[in-house]
Amino acid sequence: MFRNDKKNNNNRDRHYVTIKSRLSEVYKTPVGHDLLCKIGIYSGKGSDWIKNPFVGFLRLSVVLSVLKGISSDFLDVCCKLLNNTTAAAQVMVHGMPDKVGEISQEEPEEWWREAVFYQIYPRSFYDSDGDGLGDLNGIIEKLDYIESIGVDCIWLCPIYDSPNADNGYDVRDYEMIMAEFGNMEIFEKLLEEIHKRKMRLIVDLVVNHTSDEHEWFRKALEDPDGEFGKFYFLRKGTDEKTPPNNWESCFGGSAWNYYKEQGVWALHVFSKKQMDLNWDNPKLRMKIEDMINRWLDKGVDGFRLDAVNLISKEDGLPDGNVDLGNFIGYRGAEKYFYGPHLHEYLHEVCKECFEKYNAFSVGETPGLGLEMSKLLTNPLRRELNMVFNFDHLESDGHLRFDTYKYDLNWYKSYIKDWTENYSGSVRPALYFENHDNPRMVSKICDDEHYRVILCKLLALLLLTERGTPFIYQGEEIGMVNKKFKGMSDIEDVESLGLFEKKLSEGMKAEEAFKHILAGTRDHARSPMQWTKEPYGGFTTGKPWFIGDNDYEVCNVEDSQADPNSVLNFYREVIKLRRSDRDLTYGKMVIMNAHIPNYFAYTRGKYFIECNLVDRNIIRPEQKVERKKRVRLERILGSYGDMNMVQGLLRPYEANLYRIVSEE
Ligand code: ISL
Repeated sequence: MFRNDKKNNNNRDRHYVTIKSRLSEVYKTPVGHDLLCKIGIYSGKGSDWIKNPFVGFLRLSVVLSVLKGISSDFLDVCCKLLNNTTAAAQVMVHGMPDKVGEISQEEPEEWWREAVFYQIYPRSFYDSDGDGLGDLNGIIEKLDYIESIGVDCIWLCPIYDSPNADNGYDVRDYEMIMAEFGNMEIFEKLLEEIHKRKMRLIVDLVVNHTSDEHEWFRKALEDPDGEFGKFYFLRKGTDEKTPPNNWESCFGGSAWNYYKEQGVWALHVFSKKQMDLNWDNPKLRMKIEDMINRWLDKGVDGFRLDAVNLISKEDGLPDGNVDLGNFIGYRGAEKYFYGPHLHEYLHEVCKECFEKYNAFSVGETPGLGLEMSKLLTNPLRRELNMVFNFDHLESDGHLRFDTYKYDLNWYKSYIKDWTENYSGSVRPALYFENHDNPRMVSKICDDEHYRVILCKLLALLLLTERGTPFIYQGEEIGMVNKKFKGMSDIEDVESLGLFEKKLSEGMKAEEAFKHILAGTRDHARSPMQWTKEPYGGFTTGKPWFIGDNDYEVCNVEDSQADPNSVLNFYREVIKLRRSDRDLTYGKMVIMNAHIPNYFAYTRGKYFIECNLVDRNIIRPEQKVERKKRVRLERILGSYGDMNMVQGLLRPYEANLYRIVSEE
């Protein structure tokens, strides 16, 4: 009835949604599909709730009448969003109005489909000069280590000159290296050394906003009506107490900052030192494109585009819907998270920059779902190569700052959706961790006893599912969340803002800290653990940020020496992946999907099976095992030993087998 109905799919882009539309019709528009799935996820009903025919038959107006506390303009806002974004997507289908998202050809062979990526958060990677901050020379010193993992491409978080209000995601100068990290000469050496080792480098591109200390913004304030004033969203507002609209920053507080001297307000969706750029201005776009091309001239191989789905804001910057704001935690997002010109601007950057250099692009797209991802990455549309989807990061009904146990069955259903509904179109950017999230292993199970086994299970999934894997520094040795004791241990601007917000809402400090502890980005930003030495051998000085003493039990040096370490498991699986294309391009077929706590699939001649919980489960016999001339040969698994327990899978046991024919 829904996604698999070709006729309906082809008509998806022609739908006009009104308050009288049935939910099944809403579901047929790309944005409607993704929003309804998200509502299902956040309300704990799962992403499939809408497939229930009774639910699908309901009209939006009926939903309105049963949802208490939702104002009538909420659904109007949703309808408008659906219709605008559907129309915007359609505009950019370069002469192919009926092919909004579908592509059915085999995946072409391209390096980034085969690559394993490794993400570095430079500030916390390795300090070569004892000032307590990681730096570019530190990365150069560790390149042999990175190469030894078997990865193909490094993604470097921002290394540009920055006042560090958000650790480099507030760029002061796109063409200078942050002095604490090194200089352009060292960057060029780093690039050369990476290329020498036959690896590639992509850099973070933060172009939704700049620092308020960027020259453009300073000039904008000097002359708000001049050329640079039009690079940002500067508005007079009614007075100095009333911002131009009701949008809130996702880091807390109003999304507007008032500049008394100039009598103007400036928009910042993130912190008040990260000023949103006005992409509607072609001069600004040209400046950005020129800057991108200069990095490409230098030889970088591509970009991770930070928060890139936020670059197009709705004309007139209208107020955000209050109910929706309460639902997602801050107001206004619906006016820019999938804005009217997003596709158009991305297509322009692709044409003017990426395509000219055959450069790779992966967009970070918070809030978008799979249908929207499909539109952004369809090669026929020429926008982005891949996007980072967020839907798997928290299991059903939970948010990052909730204290709860992540259920891997949720992850299984997410991958099942990709596999069954999107394998002909979107190539997933697979990841469990990055610098914005706590460590995945800690979210699932904090029992030290299962740490190594569970990390290996996650590694096996990451490296054998269909998609391009991204490993985050420290994940490959099994780093876990930090034992922060109080707010004085916390560094991150987002956590600090949220803590204040919770206090202002009347929450007790102790309770608010619990909240922060569950979701703070600092868990992933603590220094990389290299050795048993003080501060994990990250620095000879005092680190910019102290995590805890976990390096005594988990560090690179010991992991290298231990054949059963998480690190050596990563190496082993990557080696296998590199040696056999089945693990890159092979079809992924999920088996026995109906059995809870059990996740199994084939990739070409390989069979992978996992126990998703911390207790034994019955191992279902596979069909191939009943055939006479075929057997499963176990190659590697999360339990170092090969002593499988007959008929059972031990807690978090994950195995990879070769399907061997004996004819
Ligand atoms: O962590 C989040 C806020 O709760 C995410 O929504 C995050 O802000 C969003 O994914 C955008 O992240 C990127 O841009 C931010 C920066 O702080 C993040 O580190 C970066 O990954 C602003 O540049």
